Amino acid sequence: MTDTPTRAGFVALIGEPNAGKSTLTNRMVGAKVSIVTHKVQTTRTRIRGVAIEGAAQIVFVDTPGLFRPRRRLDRAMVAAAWGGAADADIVVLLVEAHRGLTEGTQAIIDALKDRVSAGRTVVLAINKIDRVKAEVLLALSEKLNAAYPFSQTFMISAEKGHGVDALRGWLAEELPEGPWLYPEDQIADLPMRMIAAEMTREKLTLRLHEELPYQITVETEHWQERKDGSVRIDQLIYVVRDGHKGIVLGNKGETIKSISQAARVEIAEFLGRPVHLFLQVKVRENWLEEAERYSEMGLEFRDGNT
Ligand SMILES: Nc1nc2c(ncn2[C@@H]2O[C@H](COP(=O)(O)OP(=O)(O)OP(=O)(O)O)[C@@H](O)[C@H]2O)c(=O)[nH]1
Ligand SMILES: [Mg+2]
Repeated sequence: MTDTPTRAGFVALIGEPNAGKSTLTNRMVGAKVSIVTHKVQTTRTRIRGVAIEGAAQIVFVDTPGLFRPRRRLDRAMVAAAWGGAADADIVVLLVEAHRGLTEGTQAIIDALKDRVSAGRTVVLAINKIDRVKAEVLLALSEKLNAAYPFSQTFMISAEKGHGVDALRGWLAEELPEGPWLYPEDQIADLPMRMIAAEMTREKLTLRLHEELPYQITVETEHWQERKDGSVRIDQLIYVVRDGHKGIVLGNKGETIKSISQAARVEIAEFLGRPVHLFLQVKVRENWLEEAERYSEMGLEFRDGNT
């Protein structure tokens, strides 16, 4: 027994699309709980990943990137991100080192003052430091700290792991004393069927070009545990046009086959069991305007945010 009091709380990771929020979440948790691609707007909803640091349980809240929304889906994503920030004990703003203080980051800083109550701890994490020379970092840090009174600044590479332990250690110390919020072996709180759908969406996003990934959603329809210890998972891929269906299927079904294979391997690895994955592509012109699709994604569908 030690006398160290337990601590627990929520740390929201916010920033422009592609800043590395999901990469950092996964690194902190030590497992892939949130999907990552090189494309913007990958994450669509808040994803909680749990990390333990000494006597502290840090619940990282990965959020969709913040940008100027156009579509209903964009608006719901941005609302989910700000909601995550508003509810958190600590907010971490991620900024890409090689891009510096962009218009987008300035807009987030301006909005922070309204969206996050005064006195809340907001820290700056300059990410992707592996992409720049050390000399530029000090100047960038000064510029960003002149724009907002951050409680602390960290220089990190979420991908390579530089500076991540220091950030985690500092966050653990800052969280309020209190009992842990999740059982100690829990690393995420998305339902497994949603994590599995996300993994398939990651493979689709990596494989498809231009606007197509933004017009696709994936839902797990059936989840059947089999006696032999394996799982059968049936998922639906919604697209908006017949032409898109053809692209997703590919010549002789080759595209969907390789997507399915890649997703299956990852889901099986996560579950630690063999997986049989069945994908079906459905044309649904209006899915981006359907309330049910949003609740499946864990997003709020509001009338009026058309
Ligand atoms: N070089 C480098 N690349 C990184 C680093 N962290 C993340 N990336 C890459 O940046 C890209 C975006 O990473 P994500 O974690 O998906 O970014 P995100 O902020 O979650 O993006 P959205 O979900 O779209 O808002 C991926 O290609 C990552 O591999 C880093 O420290 N260094
Ligand atoms: Mg993300």
